[in-house]
Amino acid sequence: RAASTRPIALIGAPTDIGASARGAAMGPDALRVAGLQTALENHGLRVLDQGNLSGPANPWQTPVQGYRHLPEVVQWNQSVFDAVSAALHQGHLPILLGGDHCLGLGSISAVARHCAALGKPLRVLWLDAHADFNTSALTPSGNLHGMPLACLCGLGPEALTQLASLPGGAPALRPQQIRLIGVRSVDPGEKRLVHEQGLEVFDMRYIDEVGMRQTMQQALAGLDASDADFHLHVSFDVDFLDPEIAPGVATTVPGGPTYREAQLCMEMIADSGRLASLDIVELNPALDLRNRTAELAVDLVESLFGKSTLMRAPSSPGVRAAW
Ligand code: 6HN
Ligand code: MN
Ligand code: MN
Ligand code: MN
Repeated sequence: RAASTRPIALIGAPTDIGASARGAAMGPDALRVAGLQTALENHGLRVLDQGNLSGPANPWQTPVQGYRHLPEVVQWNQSVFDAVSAALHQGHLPILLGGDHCLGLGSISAVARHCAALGKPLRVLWLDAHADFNTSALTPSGNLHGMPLACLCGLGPEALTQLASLPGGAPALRPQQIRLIGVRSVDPGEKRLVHEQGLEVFDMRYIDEVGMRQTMQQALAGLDASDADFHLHVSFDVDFLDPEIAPGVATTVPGGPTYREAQLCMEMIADSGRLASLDIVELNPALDLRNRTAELAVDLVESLFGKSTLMRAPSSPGVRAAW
């Protein structure tokens, strides 16, 4: 199935307000320099670069009651929420260019609200080395980029859990809508909470054992139900990738997906035909080598939007060369 033909809206959110290190604020421009817009246009997609949002500077302070920079994180996420909401309202496919992963909160809150209004079922794929499911009581760092998924499920400060302002104060997401993929670094209390909440986790051990193909088949299962027009959101934390191929992130964890595994992951998402919104977060150009990680992210996003090197139908036996 072809990728969405909706125009794509690029929304830059240049901040590292929720991160453990400075530098992710340069992410949006590094992705632009790596040619994100042209790469997508070369696939026949229409791309509108809406430029960068603005927000408070990073005061680089220590945590207060378990949260670092909470007021600033709220402000940035409110801007992201508004921009992503507006893009969805105009029928565009928003790509949030982070910025750190705390911004997934604003982005996915907007998506959840949009889906609730249309009665559309929503599924979120969270591609990440981490679970991002900490709370102020559990966090080892106070960094809000380690908490967005818990906040989306209603566990967190009200200013963040109520961003979507859904009827009855419902959280943006139910754990059953989430698939965590690539996980290999989870804090002890966080691990308990992920289990308690019943999230479906495809950790690296699982990917090692069954392979990326079966992992993605399971993560995408049910999306093709003919009676439901699913909205698929992908939240792509660049630290999902193995640091050998993606050094430009602050929170590298060894043992991530290889280039081929990551390509297959993206291609299978593209094949689902359901991708309707995307975050690209945690890219840190200050730690990158000659923009290599940004270029890799662009390459993978091309696959996510349907670029394929396939010479046959997926999973069918190989072709005999036709030339
Ligand atoms: N990320 N679990 C650690 C923490 O500080 O809560 C790391 C979180 C990393 C978050 O990469 O988006
Ligand atoms: Mn993350
Ligand atoms: Mn991460
Ligand atoms: Mn590609």
